[in-house]
Amino acid sequence: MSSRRFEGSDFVRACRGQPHGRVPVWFMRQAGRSLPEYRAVRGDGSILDAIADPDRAAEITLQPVRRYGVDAAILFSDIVVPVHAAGFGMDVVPGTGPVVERPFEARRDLDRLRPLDPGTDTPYVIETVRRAVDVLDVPLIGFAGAPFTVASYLVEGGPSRHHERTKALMLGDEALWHDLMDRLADLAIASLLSQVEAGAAAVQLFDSWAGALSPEQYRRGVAPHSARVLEAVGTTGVPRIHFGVGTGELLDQMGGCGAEVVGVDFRVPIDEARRRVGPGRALQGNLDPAVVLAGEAAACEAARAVLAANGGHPGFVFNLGHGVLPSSDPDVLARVVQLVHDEGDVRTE
Ligand code: 1CP
Repeated sequence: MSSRRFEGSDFVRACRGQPHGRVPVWFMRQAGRSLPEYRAVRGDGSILDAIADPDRAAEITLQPVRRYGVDAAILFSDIVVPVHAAGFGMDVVPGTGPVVERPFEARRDLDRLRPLDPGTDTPYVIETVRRAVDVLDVPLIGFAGAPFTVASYLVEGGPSRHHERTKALMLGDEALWHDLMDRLADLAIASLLSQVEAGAAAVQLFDSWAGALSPEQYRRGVAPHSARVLEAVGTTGVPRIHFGVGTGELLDQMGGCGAEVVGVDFRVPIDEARRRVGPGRALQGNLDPAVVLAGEAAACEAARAVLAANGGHPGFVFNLGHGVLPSSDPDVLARVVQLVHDEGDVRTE
């Protein structure tokens, strides 16, 4: 199976905490807005059109691997693709992000979230994965949005700062909330399984906005659903990464959701995150993406601090603490990759 082709890579071995050569590095949102070659092929209009075109989407997936020499590619897609393909009525507006015409309000809206059949609903995602994997010499990471983060877009109707309607639904109508989360977990599972089947060598579950929740809210309303997604994908045997932003107080619970790797944002140093997550899990992170804007010297100093906080632990994948910011200088990111490869050390004992 092609998803097994990269079992011996530094990236997959680091995800499993196994000995390997050098510290692997990739960047969340590495494909995209900061790259001139991306802007050249992206085209106008909704990003959903570019995603639905495997020629363009596969090319965009490869661009950061060529440019930076990162140790993994991430599929060019978006976390709202499955709900869009299932017909919920959603677009991604340039400069804004995902926008929903009729937000999720009541039980009747569950009917607008039918199950996903990836072969007929998102054949372009499968085709993009195949084409990219065919030519890549590093593992491809497939991904999905975690149920909570996708729910936030459906309920709020678009990007949100405080996710207040979403939390009101979660806390005010628990039965409906769990039914919504069940549907979204099924969509994520179907999408992730189709990506692994097509050749993705690892998956990442993005729960970007989970940091809006208290530990108790996360435990009751979210963790069981994310755990179900991760468990279902576990049957494929590929490493699973579970990431959120502002999740310092949730890291112990995230470590218990089943993923091999827990993504850490820039607010919690890696050594402290390791204490919170507990043993037997690898970590991914956590250079502040804003430090890249401060220039090469500042970015290198901060990258060295991340490596020092990891202390050579073999269960570590270097990344940013959140996505690449659009105004980032690609040369600074390339320098960070080189530094991690040259100076990162991996303990063997
Ligand atoms: O060209 C464009 O329209 C620019 C913006 C853009 C891009 C490049 C959007 C709209 N989506 C994407 C692609 C994308 N989205 C990738 C592809 C791989 C890569 O860029 O390397 C990935 C992994 C995502 C995942 C995604 N989309 C997340 C999770 C990661 C994160 O950054 O937290 C989220 C929250 C989204 C929603 C989304 N899509 C687009 C935007 C601008 C947003 C965020 C809006 C918000 O602030 O709520």
